[in-house]
Amino acid sequence: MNIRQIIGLNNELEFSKMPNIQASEKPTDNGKIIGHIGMDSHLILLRKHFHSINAMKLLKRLIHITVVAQGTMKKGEVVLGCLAPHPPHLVYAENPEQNEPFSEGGWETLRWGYNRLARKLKKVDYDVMVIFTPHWATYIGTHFLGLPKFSSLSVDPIFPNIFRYKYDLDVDVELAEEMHNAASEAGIITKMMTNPDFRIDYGTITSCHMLNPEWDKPIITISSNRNAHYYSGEVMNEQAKALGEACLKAIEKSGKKVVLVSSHSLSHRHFVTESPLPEDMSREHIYNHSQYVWDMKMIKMMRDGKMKEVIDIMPEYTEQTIAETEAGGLSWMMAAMGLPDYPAEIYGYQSVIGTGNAVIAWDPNSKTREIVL
Ligand code: 2X7
Ligand code: FE2
Repeated sequence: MNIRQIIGLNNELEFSKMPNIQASEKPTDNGKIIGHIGMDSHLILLRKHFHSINAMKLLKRLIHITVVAQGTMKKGEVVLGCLAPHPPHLVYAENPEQNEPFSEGGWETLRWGYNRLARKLKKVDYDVMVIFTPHWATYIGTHFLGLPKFSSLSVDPIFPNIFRYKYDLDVDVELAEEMHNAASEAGIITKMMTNPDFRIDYGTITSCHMLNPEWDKPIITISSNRNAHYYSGEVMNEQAKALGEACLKAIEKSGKKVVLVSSHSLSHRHFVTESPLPEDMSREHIYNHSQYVWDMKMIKMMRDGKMKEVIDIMPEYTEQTIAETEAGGLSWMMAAMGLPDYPAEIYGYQSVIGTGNAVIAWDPNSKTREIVL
């Protein structure tokens, strides 16, 4: 028995014609298509006897069980992990049409590295990008974007002169809910963000724009809970590990191919005044030498495939350089990727207002993994 037989569809054409559009009104259970997205609408349209929403849920569950039992649904997987720094300066320097301010460029080493990684991503087969951001700080629990669309103007509170970006993005709510549920089952306090007026943080937007300027894939943003502030770097590491493992469970169950994005700088001491022209590269350099040495040590371990060591040393590194790893992004991503022991792809390192920033990727597929720099 296959899925089509279970739901009574024997004809290939009939199956492929099933609509998959977002409904504009709330669904009712009287058998008409006036609500629902996805499978619910298909079945109400094609089989009038499936009138009750509860029956639909039961049926979907049954199909899922059958598919899993038959082994026909492939386990979901992480197809790439990216360390994607988010200084808004990078978007400013790219001059995309979504951003109001105009620049004469700047920070090419990082941007060209990002451009190269974006070209690699075009060749990667994936369904959704999942971003962990330090600039959506939630003091109680971990939150997930929970509506299919968010659209507004994002203005950087510190750099409104360089970042005023109009966004219109799609969210994979189904996977976000699965991650939320898996994290909750693991004992993590969680919440779905369902306020339609919620403003997406510039960290999410910058990393996503630089990795996929076409915005042609749905995203999920995960907030950062402030464990390093409340407790310590060690507690942060533990919590981020639990969250990463829960997210991986949800990804595997979903059958989807996922790109993970840890959105942050490395060392994070920065200048407190800005040059008259932000993109004046004669003013740009690392804040101090010790930050540079720490960043290079971490990058060398990544290049050598020593991610367990990187995560072990994370609390000390974070404290010594006030690194943006304090939010837990890299620890989360590495836990979800099973602490890679293969070499990371290094795309570039450069300072932005004195902070250390690296564009780096982890490709689990040894056939497509490259030595980039
Ligand atoms: O959020 C940031 C950052 N992480 C680094 C540098 C400059 C601005 O914003
Ligand atoms: Fe930041």
